[in-house]
Amino acid sequence: LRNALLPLLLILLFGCTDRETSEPNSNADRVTGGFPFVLPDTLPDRPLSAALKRNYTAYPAPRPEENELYSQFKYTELKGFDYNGGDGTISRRDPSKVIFANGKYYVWYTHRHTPTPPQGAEKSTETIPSSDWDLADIWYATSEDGFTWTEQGVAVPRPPKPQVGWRSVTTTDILEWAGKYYLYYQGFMEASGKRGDDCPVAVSYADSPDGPWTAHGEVVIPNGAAGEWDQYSIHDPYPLVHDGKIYIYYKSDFGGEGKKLVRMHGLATADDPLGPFTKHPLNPVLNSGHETTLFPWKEGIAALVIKDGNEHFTVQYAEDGVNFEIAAITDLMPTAAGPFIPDAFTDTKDGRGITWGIAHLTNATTWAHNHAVLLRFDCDLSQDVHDPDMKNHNY
Ligand code: AAL
Repeated sequence: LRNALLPLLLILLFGCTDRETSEPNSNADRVTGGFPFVLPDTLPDRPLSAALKRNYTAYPAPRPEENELYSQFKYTELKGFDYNGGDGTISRRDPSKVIFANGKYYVWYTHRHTPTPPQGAEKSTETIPSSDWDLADIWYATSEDGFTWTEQGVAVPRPPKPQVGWRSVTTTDILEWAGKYYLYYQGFMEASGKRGDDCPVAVSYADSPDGPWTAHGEVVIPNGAAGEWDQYSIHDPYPLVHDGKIYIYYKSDFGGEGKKLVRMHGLATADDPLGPFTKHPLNPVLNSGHETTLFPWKEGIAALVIKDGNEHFTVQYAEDGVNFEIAAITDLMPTAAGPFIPDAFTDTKDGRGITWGIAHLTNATTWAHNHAVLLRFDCDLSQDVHDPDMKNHNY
């Protein structure tokens, strides 16, 4: 009797039996968290292959064009930047995110103007650059439409030796916090290629995006301790405001003498823009990607994961900004993208997404590259537009 009563009691209490919840198509077979997945009733009532099950459980929508975090990307040449005929003596790369202030758009970037193109570490001198980002300063430009830009000149020059960044200041990104502006950047103390790339993050601040910028003069995100994944470099600092704090995502790479780089992203948070920054205990939080490009999305954070790693060319989402899941797979993603993110610093709980920004392209001469150019990308990773295949973006 006891054997017969127990299942009956379970049905009364939970409305189902074990057998029912383990049906092959049940939602109990969801493989991941983060999205509100439901297997459709139209799926056949028989076991599903791993690929089919994944299509309904691992992505926000079963068709990419219905997935708000899927987009193609289109590109447009920018007007207003001179490259000396492309002879490699002028380079612009690694743009910040774009902000709108004083009635115009602003972007900051690595600017190199040297007597020769990069010559590699061996031949580099006080004036000859080793790599495209050696002997660079941080410049900025403004625009009314995002296509034609007016270069405004230097924002953060490299300081005199031996201050942080004396060899090169590069790869900057902008934060607006309590009415002030902060530029975070890589501070090189040696030429790139001579382990100068093992650099930490420095910061300068200003009351206006037009400056003048004051260098804080101290490292704000230091390299990890010996043996840590980020011991050799803290690159591509990328600030957002989330959960009342400053979230800076960054790239490091398990690098080191003779090691193959495996690039991943970490997170450091702070209550004050000048620190102290606390590195997240679960770092690295993204297992792939190269330069950092993230934006507030709904309650959490979305990331463009470009170029390197098993999960390259994906868009990922983490409701907590830490535990990222693949939301979409795409291609031709913008390199080193700096999107225009209207709600980057508003601590939104409903991030609206992005539709355009500035990225860079490098040419294929040597590892050091001749020079890079800035260009505009357009996409639909937005809650407010629905044009993921970019049919209406015929620029
Ligand atoms: C990039 C970035 C960082 C690296 C170098 C310049 O695109 O990841 O900035 O240090 O390459």
